Amino acid sequence: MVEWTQQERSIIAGIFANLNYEDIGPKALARCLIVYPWTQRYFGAYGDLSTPEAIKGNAKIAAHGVKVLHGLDRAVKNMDNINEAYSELSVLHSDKLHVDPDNFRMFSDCLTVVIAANLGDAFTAETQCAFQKFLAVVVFALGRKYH
Ligand code: HNI
Repeated sequence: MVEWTQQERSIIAGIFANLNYEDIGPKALARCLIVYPWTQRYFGAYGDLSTPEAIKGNAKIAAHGVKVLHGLDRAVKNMDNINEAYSELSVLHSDKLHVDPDNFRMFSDCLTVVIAANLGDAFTAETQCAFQKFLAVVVFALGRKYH
């Protein structure tokens, strides 16, 4: 069981309450596909991913980035039971999508960079600390049903 301090809870709630999903989601996923190109293999049906510009301008990638970011809402709403909240999504990514679970960490890194750039000075070390912990718990939960 993960323990959260009140400060951590309020930092996480604050980040998501002020998040522009339509801006941050596409940027985070596009960055992941550019920085870690092997992650592109799961999006073969999404059209042109041949250059960074193509990835950033790809509407399907953008839409999926929004969807993935909204996928984090279930963790925000279930801070005390994140494993259970991701049980189904873990099975989906493992059994059906065959996404290597290492990639969850790659995406988390890119999301952290995009949020840090967006928040600027407000992304303090305390904020990063809580956010990294949150993402680590999500990544663990998403990887739980792999076998
Ligand atoms: Ni992921 C589908 C959430 C990381 C590849 N993913 C989803 C869906 C959600 C989701 C929600 C939609 C499920 C549905 O349709 O029922 N993905 C998340 C979350 C993370 C994550 C919360 C990490 C924080 N997914 C990743 C990563 C990859 C990934 C890192 C690959 C590199 N996901 C996929 C693919 C699909 C997907 C592929 C299916 C897309 C499609 O077009 O159907």
